[in-house]
Amino acid sequence: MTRQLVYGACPHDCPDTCGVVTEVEGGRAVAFYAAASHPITDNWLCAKVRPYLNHVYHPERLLYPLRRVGPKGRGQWARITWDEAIGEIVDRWRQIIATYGAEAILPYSYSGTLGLVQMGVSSARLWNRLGASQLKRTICGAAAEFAVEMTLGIRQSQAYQDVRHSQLIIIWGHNPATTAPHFMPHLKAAQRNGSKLIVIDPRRTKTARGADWHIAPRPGSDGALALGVAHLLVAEGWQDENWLEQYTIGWPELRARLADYPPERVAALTDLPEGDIRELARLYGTLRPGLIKIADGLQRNRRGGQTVRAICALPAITGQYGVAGGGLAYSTSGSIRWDSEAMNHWAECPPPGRSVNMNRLGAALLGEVNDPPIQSLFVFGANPAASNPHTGPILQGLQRDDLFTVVHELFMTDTADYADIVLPATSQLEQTDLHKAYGHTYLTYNAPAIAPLGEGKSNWELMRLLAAALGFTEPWLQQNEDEAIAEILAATAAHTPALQGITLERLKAENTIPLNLPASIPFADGHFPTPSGKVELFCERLADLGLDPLPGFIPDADDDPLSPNAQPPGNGSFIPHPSSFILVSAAAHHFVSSSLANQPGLLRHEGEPFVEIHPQDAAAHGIRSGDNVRLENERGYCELKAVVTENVRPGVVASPKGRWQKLTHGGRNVNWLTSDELADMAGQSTFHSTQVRLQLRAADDWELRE
Ligand SMILES: Nc1nc2c(c(=O)[nH]1)N[C@H]1C(S)=C(S)[C@@H](COP(=O)(O)OP(=O)(O)OC[C@H]3O[C@@H](n4cnc5c(=O)[nH]c(N)nc54)[C@H](O)[C@@H]3O)O[C@H]1N2
Ligand SMILES: Nc1nc2c(c(=O)[nH]1)N[C@H]1C(S)=C(S)[C@@H](COP(=O)(O)OP(=O)(O)OC[C@H]3O[C@@H](n4cnc5c(=O)[nH]c(N)nc54)[C@H](O)[C@@H]3O)O[C@H]1N2
Ligand code: SF4
Ligand SMILES: [Mo]
Repeated sequence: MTRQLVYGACPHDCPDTCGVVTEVEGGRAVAFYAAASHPITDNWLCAKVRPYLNHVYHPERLLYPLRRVGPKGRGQWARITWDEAIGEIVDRWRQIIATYGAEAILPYSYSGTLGLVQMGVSSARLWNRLGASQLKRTICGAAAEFAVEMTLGIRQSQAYQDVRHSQLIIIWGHNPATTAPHFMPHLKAAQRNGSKLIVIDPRRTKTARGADWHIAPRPGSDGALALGVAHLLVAEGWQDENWLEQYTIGWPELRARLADYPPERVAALTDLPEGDIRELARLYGTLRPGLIKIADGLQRNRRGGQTVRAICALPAITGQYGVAGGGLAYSTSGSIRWDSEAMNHWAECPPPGRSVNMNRLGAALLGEVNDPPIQSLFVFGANPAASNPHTGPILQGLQRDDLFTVVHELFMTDTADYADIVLPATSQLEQTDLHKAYGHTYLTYNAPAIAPLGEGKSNWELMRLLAAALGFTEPWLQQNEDEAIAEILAATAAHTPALQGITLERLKAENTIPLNLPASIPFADGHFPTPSGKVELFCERLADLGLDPLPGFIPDADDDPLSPNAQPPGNGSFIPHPSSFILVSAAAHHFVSSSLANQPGLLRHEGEPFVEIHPQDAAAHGIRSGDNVRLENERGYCELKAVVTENVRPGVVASPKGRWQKLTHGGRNVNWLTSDELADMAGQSTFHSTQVRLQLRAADDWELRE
């Protein structure tokens, strides 16, 4: 039999967006590997996606539409036809719209795939036309995106390989060894060439273990650390007054404020030795160029926006924006912006429905959002019952008898368990899409390699069926994937030089194409696309929103007002309660959020759900490695295996995100504990502003279930 090679893109929420190849024989995918032609992928895939065919051909793939026949959440289903499923959905929606209006329908999607069509277009067009509620997409990096745009005007980042120009590299609240694997060879090469690498993270991550220096501040205190560094830069005269004068606004105001952040105070706020803060400032002030690389874990706390604003100020203070090997690297996602009208077709839709913040899903379902109340939830490409903060109210909401829930999925996830209708989705090997990346600037086309398994349908095919059944006749609701891609490419190219000459035909032929970006590094021309054209250290637009126009740090009583530990800190220092810990639940090495976390091979690598505890804290609680511990707070509890290790700082416990509730011992993952409060900017999630208490469980308690 002949083998056919089909080129595609890894669809997962990962900045690397790799090029992949599927070998197909007799309609079946028989091999899957990295595309040698993709410059970032460089011929290797990460450990989690290498065994992708096990995911695609997982025996538990959903293959047919299902209707719930028992009580919600009990797992009793009957197979139905697609016609029956679509008919039932549309009937229910018509009733809901007649009584409550279309805003009573909430489409909920996020990061199952990052494709232009299967996520972008599929989350927009039908729902806009229907007048459904809009989803405020703030679970991941909203505060950083907003803070960077307010300060610098655009999200742009140097290429991974440009790190070779850096004398100093500060990886700040980011763990690329796990979350951006293809950055690592460049980072290692820079280190071999003599660059100094500092990692700032409350955990000694895989990335931190390879650093020259690991600094472990108290979570959520990085804004104070950045302002403390800025204070010392000025005290030592390491600032670049000429650059500040020419390219920033608000330096005199910020400079005045820096007086509030002397190293003694910053040491108390961050729980770091004063000498370390001085040494960090000295290295950043003197080793140039120095690159600061941030990602999103850093800002998933109450001060996320201000944290990023304070960090953004450092390259300005040292005049390092626009310098090869200097500046700030966050995300390349601003390098092109898809044409909004081609994506959304707003001109032909009713005015946008009200916006529901995804971080408040549980509260929203339980009545925080009313007028109209949410009567139908349509989930695709997301698993909120496992991945969203504060699981309790989400599951309570999903059990509402009057809520009509549809889940479109590849697997019977924790969320799908609570659906009224479950619809089978295709995997990336079974669908067409186009991918841009947030870690680099290549576009990659994904051609379908195999036919859908069972009766699976792609997101966009489902949207087209629903649109037709709802009686919408607009042609942009019936385009096939390629037509949608071509329309958006053409509309975007009309105002985006980076896209000129990039057509669907070329993408199909070449698979991966670089955007036409100037060879220079971001901001090399000294222009920042803010209203003032400068770096906005002082930002009028923030003031207009009632926010602090300058970077700052507000110490609050505690990182969690619900905690028994909440007490006014006086000088702003943190007084740890002897049994209260900050829970950090960062990315798991072998999963992507909860995606892939049902793969037996990957579950074996990741091991049992665990929590890392510093030896000092473990000793104080009589906890040893292997013990069963219960983490609890006002929101709930979760049971995990203790791993006693110096890989977390004292006062912090760490347990990776991504576990499926039903694949844990007690049926609960860490999101039973996490905060669903919103951060200081952009409605950002605050997963890491979570306080927990620890309790040792007797070995035989493991089986005790409430
Ligand atoms: N293997 C794998 N890769 C992934 C993902 C995954 O789940 N698994 N998720 C993907 C997604 S959705 C995203 S958004 C990206 C995220 O990419 P990253 O931001 O790199 O990932 P995180 O692990 O969320 O956070 C990075 C680090 O921030 C640290 N951190 C948490 N709070 C603080 C703090 O207050 N200060 C400091 N200095 N550090 C802090 C955590 O300990 C963690 O090591 O990764 C993507 N890639
Ligand atoms: N505790 C804690 N929790 C976190 C975080 C944290 O730092 N700590 N980080 C948060 C972050 S950064 C993010 S981005 C969110 C991610 O949260 P989500 O966006 O909910 O991502 P996943 O949990 O991976 O769920 C994606 C689902 O989409 C399905 N899927 C994949 N492809 C397709 C497709 O083509 N069609 C359809 N219909 N379905 C598909 C997958 O099977 C999977 O079940 O998690 C957040 N959760
Ligand atoms: S998850 Fe990231 S590193 Fe792994 S294959 Fe996909 S894009 Fe590449
Ligand atoms: Mo994310």
